Amino acid sequence: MRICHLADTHLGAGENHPRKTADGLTERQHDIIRTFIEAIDKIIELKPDLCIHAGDLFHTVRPTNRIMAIAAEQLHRIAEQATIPTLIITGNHDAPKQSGHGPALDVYRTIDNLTVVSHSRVEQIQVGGVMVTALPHCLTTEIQKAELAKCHPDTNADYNLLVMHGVAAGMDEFKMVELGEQELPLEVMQGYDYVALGHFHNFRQVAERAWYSGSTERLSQSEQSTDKGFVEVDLDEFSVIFHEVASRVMVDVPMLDATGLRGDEVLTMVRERLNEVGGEDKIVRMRLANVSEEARKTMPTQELQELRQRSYALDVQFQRFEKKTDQAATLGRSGIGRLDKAFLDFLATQSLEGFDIERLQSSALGYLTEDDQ
Ligand SMILES: [Mn+2]
Repeated sequence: MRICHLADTHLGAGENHPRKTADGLTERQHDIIRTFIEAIDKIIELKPDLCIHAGDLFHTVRPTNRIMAIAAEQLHRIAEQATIPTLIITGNHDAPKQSGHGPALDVYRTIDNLTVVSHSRVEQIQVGGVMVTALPHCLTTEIQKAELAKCHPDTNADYNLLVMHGVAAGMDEFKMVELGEQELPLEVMQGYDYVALGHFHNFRQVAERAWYSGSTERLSQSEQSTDKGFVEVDLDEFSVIFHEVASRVMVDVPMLDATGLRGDEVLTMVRERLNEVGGEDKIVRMRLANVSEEARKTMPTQELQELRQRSYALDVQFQRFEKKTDQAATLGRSGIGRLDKAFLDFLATQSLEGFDIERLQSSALGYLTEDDQ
């Protein structure tokens, strides 16, 4: 009995990438679509008894028609044409925030051999010879808590599988559960032959029989050094094999020091580093500390713009001071001005009884000073 497990394909993400293609999608959106299709191709080749998608097929609640059509074609290929029983749940990105909207995934319920679990309710379904307990992203944490309590393996089944989307309790990467995320207690995962998790974008084991497959494309700088793909699990002799797909290379240049440099010298530094890492086909993040007001004012912006256009995706961040770990140093970061400070001031005016104020503050600063997760 073999299953394939993928998750977090985030179709539709990358729409802000500057390069548009003839069909109106950006090159970055095509990256994300390409790796998803590569994963589907490979799974079809492996022909498992069951394929699981553990949530966030789409990047947004309302994907565009074009993105929905692309997803339809691939789900149809794997489930109906290749006759691989496939099950998919909603994640926090593609589950509706209001029940009236309904999940986009529901459109695919008519595809043969495809099971969609999407309505804030846990379902236990026999699929491909395996008893699958599937918990989609829930509308509220209260609902999720009640549904988690209903997750139990079926003792009569040959194999039990659990599928969930959220933050596995105790993971270092998620020191705090953020808005829209749901925490998954490890106790719930006990007694299953395999737990297929979605949400964390890197391939990772979190309990004896529980794994995140990771996303099929690198979606934030915290994923730059990890391989992307999907997981093949043999339930009989129990083995977990990671299959890689060819995702876009991401480079995070170590923090550069611009102390004493003029604007044109800062630009030269950016150009040289970009040439070194080969920016024309990679996603590059470059942060420069100690960029003076003077350097900022005299920066040849036209040339910087040209560098951006020549690169595949270049994110240059100029910081007035070297970033320190204390909160004060994160205030005044360029680009967002003093939005972080303004938010802290705003928080101070609110009555926040029952909230963990410190956690709220550090969480907000996290959002305002780091990139998207
Ligand atoms: Mn997610």
